[in-house]
Amino acid sequence: MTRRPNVLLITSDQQRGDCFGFEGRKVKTPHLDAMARRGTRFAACITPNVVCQPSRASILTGLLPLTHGVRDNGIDLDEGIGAAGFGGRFAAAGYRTGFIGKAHFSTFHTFAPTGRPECRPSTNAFGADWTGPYMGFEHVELVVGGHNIHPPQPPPYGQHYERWFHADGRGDEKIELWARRLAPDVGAAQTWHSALPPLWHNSTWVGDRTVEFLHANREEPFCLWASFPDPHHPFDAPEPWSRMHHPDDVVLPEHRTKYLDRRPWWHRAALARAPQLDDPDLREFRARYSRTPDQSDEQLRHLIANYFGMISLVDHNVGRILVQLDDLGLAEDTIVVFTTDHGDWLGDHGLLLKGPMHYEGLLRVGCIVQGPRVPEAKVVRDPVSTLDLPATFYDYCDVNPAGPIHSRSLRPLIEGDATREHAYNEWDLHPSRCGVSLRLRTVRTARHKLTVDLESGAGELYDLQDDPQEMVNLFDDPGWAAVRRELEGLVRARPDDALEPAPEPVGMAGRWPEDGHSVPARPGATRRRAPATESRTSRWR
Ligand SMILES: [Ca+2]
Repeated sequence: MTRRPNVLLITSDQQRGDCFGFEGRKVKTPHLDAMARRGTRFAACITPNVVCQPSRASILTGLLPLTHGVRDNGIDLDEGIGAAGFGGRFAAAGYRTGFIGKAHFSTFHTFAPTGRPECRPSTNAFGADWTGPYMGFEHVELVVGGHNIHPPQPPPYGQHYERWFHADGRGDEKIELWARRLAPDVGAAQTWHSALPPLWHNSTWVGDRTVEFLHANREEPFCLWASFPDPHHPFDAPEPWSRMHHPDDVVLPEHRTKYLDRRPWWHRAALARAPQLDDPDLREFRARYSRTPDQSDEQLRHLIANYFGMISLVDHNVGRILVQLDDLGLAEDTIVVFTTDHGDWLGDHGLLLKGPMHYEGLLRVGCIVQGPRVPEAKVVRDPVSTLDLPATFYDYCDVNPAGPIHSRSLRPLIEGDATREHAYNEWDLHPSRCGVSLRLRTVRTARHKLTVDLESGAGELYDLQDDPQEMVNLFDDPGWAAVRRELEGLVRARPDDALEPAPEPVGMAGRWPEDGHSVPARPGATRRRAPATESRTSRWR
């Protein structure tokens, strides 16, 4: 090879680890299946946190959530810590760096404008010609949000996808089409066949812009993160993708009952308590959107079929990207990774979406690697983390991290016989989320999973080998005390390097002004540009 390899990281949002064709769940993902045949996949990869912002900040920085400071959604990643992530390191090493799609390194919905390019009430400050830098990436094209519960903002708000969406003057028509519920509608939660033509869907746009980036940068070493907002709820796949999986063909989860008596106290509390928020509208929003009513089997089939359709639309666009890579002759010189930020319960244990119950559907994610010297059709079953991606990129491309990171290269597992014993997940929950205050620490080994709340000392322990459905909580079983002690020891062994003082939330991921941009812009905000030089100041330097 005459030059260092390129890096192409492709992510989806909220895609379970078992929702790939190669996992046997009958999800149509022909391109990702082909990628798995062409490369190496990890069958026990977990996320370091089960919600968006902390997990994405970990993928960027290679740091565990308490160390990069984004302990929960609604907390902005420090710009210096973000710029010391892999985007900034590859830029410093001479790579062309790019980010396309949903970033979520900063909070979309905040109590006041923050000046960040992803903060909806601040987006008007950036102008149509702004393309970064942002969090170390030189060139960015953003989707702000992307889940359409709050439709793309019209100019002067929004970023690149939103401007494109509204550029032909038909934005309102598109939003009306997106919201139109085509038959049949069985009343499944947040589920409908959307009439939005796929041409205008953000999955298509991320595919289009990524293809364009590859073409424009084919002569230079590049490092690109392409980030699809789907299959995050609402389950609103557009026709014909919404109909690609028939509800009758969906295999429902084996266990669809909550059995809360078997679980640690916070499972029941998180489902029952009111979010602790002063603002009644915000409290009601949180309660409405973070919890879903129990679904009938028929409703659940429709919901899951639609989720599968969103995944297939992402897969289709991954295929377009990989074909472009081949056509440009870049596939042999590019490390490509496909993964996601976290899963979704999708009906397991009677639960939908996500929260502080770290079942495998939520914790485990797909992770596929293809590229130079990556073995074909290899499956690694050791527990690893998406946190390990930056160190893997640095290893393949001979780029140095900015300082100590928790991320460890996966290359010895990909190319050799190296093993890995465990992976971490951590989440500090403020009671504004679901009415409970928790400091959850999870450790996942090849066979076991322990989650403990450091506040109360309560926990759950599962034997994933003999009880893959996680039905028997062994935490207080005397026969399992030795395993519990060993795993609690691993939790205590987490490096003592949490960011202090812990950053404060700038929003609650739940205050949505009715028109999407009614929070007044900060005086002088129009002169604000995304942090560039100041963000280079890192705690590592
Ligand atoms: Ca997410």
